[in-house]
Formats: sequence, C-alpha cells, structure tokens
Amino acid sequence: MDREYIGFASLPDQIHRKTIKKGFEFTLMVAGESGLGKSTLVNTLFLADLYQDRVIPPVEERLTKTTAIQVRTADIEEMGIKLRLTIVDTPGFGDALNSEETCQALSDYIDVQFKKYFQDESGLHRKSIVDNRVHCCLYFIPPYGRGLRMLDVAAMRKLHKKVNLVPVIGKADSLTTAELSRFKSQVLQELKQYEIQIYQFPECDPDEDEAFKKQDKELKDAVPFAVSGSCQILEVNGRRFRGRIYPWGVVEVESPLHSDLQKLRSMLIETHLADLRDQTHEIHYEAFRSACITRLTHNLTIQQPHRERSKLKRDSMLVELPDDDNAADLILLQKEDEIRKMQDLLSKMQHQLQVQQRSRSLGEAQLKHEFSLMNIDKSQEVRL
Ligand SMILES: Nc1nc2c(ncn2[C@@H]2O[C@H](COP(=O)(O)OP(=O)(O)OP(=O)(O)O)[C@@H](O)[C@H]2O)c(=O)[nH]1
Ligand SMILES: [Mg+2]
Repeated sequence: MDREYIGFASLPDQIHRKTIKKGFEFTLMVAGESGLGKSTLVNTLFLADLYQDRVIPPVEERLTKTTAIQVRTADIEEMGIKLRLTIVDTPGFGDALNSEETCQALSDYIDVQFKKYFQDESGLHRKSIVDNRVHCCLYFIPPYGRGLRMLDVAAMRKLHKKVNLVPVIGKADSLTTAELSRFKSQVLQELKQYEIQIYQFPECDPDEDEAFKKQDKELKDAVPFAVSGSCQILEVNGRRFRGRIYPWGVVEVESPLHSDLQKLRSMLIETHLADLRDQTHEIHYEAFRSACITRLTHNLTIQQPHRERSKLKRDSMLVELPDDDNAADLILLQKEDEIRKMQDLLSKMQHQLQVQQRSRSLGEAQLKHEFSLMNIDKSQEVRL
C-alpha cells in the first residue's frame, strides 16, 4: 500500500473523541462565612438549572443553614458531551475559632480526595479512576467591612496552595456600583498584600478571535466576582427570571448589569473548566504527590540501616509537619507499611533460598565424602 503518512495525525482527534466519550468530572467547593448566600448561589448557579429535566423537590427560597459538608453530584449531557458535576457545599463559619475548625475540615476534605486519587493512580484499576479532586473553591467575601478581615485572610491562606481559589463577593446587591468598584480594588490589593494565591487565568492565545479575547478580558476584569443569588423565579411583564424583590425594585441575578453571576458561570463551565482541571492536576495535586514521594523516599533511606534510630527520626519529622499535612502522613505511613511488608517477604524468600542452597551444597559434600570412602573419585563418578 502506498502511504505518504503514518497516520498519527489523527491522534489528537482520537484522544479528543475518547475523552468526550468518557466525559469530564468537575468538582466545585464553596467556602466562607455563614449566611453569605453560598448555598443559594450554588442552587442558582447550577443545581436548580442542571436538574431542570429531572424530577426534584422544589427549591425553597429560604434554605436552611448548612451544618455539615454536603456533596451533591449531577450527571449532565450537553450536545453529546458528558459532565459529572459535584458541588461541595460547606458550613459557613461565625467567628475566628469556628473558621479555623471549618477550614481544617475543608483542607482535610481536599487532602482526602488527593489521597484517594493517589492510591487509585498507583493501584490496579488506573484506567477507571473517578476524579473527585476539588477543582475550584469559591471563597465568599462579605460585602460589608472595608476589605478582607483577618479571618478571611487566614481561611484563604489555609486553602490557597491546595485548590484553585476564586474569590467572590457575596450578597453584592447590597453595594452600589461605586462602592462595589472600590471594594473590588481594595480586595485585590489586599489579596496581593497577604500573598494569597488566587486562581490565575491563563494568558489568552493571540490567535484567538477578537470576540473571545474581549470575553476573556471581561472575565479577568470581573475578579473578584460580585454575585447575588436567588432561588426564586419572578415574572414581570410576561418575562420569567431569577431574582430578588426589594421595596425599591427587583434584582435580576442573571443580568450582567446587576451581578457577575453569568460571568462566573461561563468562566466555570464554558471557558475555564479544562484549565481549572489542568491546574488542579499539574500544580495542586502534583505538590501533594511529590510531597508524598519525597517523604516516602526519605523515610526509606533512613529506615534500612538503623531501624530504631530512623523511627525516632521519622516521628520527629511528623511532629515538624504542619497540620494540613495529616492526610499526607496517613498515606505515607500506609505506603511505608506496604513496603515494609514486601521487604519482610523478600528477606524471607532470600532466607529460604539460602537454606536451600546450603542444603544442596551440604548434600554434595556428603556425597563426596561417601565417594571418597568408597575410593571413587569424581571422574569415575561421571563415567559411571
Ligand atoms: N441580599 C441577598 N441575600 C441573599 C443572597 N443570597 C442569599 N441570600 C439570603 O441570605 C440568607 C442565607 O443564605 P444561604 O444561601 O443559606 O447562606 P449560606 O452562605 O449557605 O449560609 P450557611 O449555610 O450558614 O453557611 C438567606 O435568607 C438567603 O435568602 C444575595 O445574593 N443577596
Ligand atoms: Mg449554606
């Protein structure tokens, strides 16, 4: 057959088709002070809409206070593309002490998902891993006050190296346009000042068309997204929309004039879903994974010659670890244990081999001795 090409040019298409067939997984977490509208927003943003074809209980306007981490998953299919969306709604905190505890629980949740992925990745069923890693965390900043509170700074710093942190200003309908603009600049400046790493939008490809570039710029300029949520559908002049009624008028939460909700939604689902997933895998998960491997290798090197001393050393290393490395500790100890078991098995096998070899050579020596007693040398033995 006369072929001018090998055929791998179709590889990207094949991979693309395979990924599309398999579908994507995306997990979004919400965090922040109690009563800022986290549960309302995720219901507004995704669940209420995503469930539109399903039979679900009606969403109440007044949601109850979230008291534990709630994980909800929806399988969505749009134009043949499958998306498994998981929302991790979390309890809001009230004071500094409470926020520390809650953030620890959120940090642990993220670590547990990383740990599960790490185990699955090194296991036998690597092809069918379910990716439950948290790909994005919307951190809710209260609209009142003059900027970030220390409580928010501490909470965000606890999470920023583990997850793509996207700051949002909750209940933004309580701010005027001018106040909002000032508040956004203040928040951005303080995020920089306190060295909080928020999700960095990738640079827009210069080859992209002008409309895309414009949309990309608008999204970047909207950070921190000012959002208002509502689970209530209003009807005005025959037009139905999601909104909030006030004595002085109506807030249309999906209108770009009233809230950044639409921008946030398109950033999460339409434009940056793949990048959020990539950054989770390449930056946050990689940091977790390499920390695990470094510690594992370190422990193994010091373990061999002086078991007792290394145990002490390992214990002291554990004491030195920051709190949020607890999950990494667990996985390391588990892996260490497995390796120790394998080493024990190996040394048992080696011992058995040595015994077998010894008994074989002992048998030979015995035979030689008997031959010598019978006055037969080795050459005769061969001839016999
Ligand atoms: N003004 C205004 N009120 C809102 C908005 N979103 C939610 N609310 C109201 O704020 C109250 C609390 O909303 P939730 O969504 O339960 O708040 P949460 O952040 O989940 O609270 P926790 O579960 O305690 O952490 C409810 O009465 C909502 O109707 C908003 O965008 N603007
Ligand atoms: Mg809630």
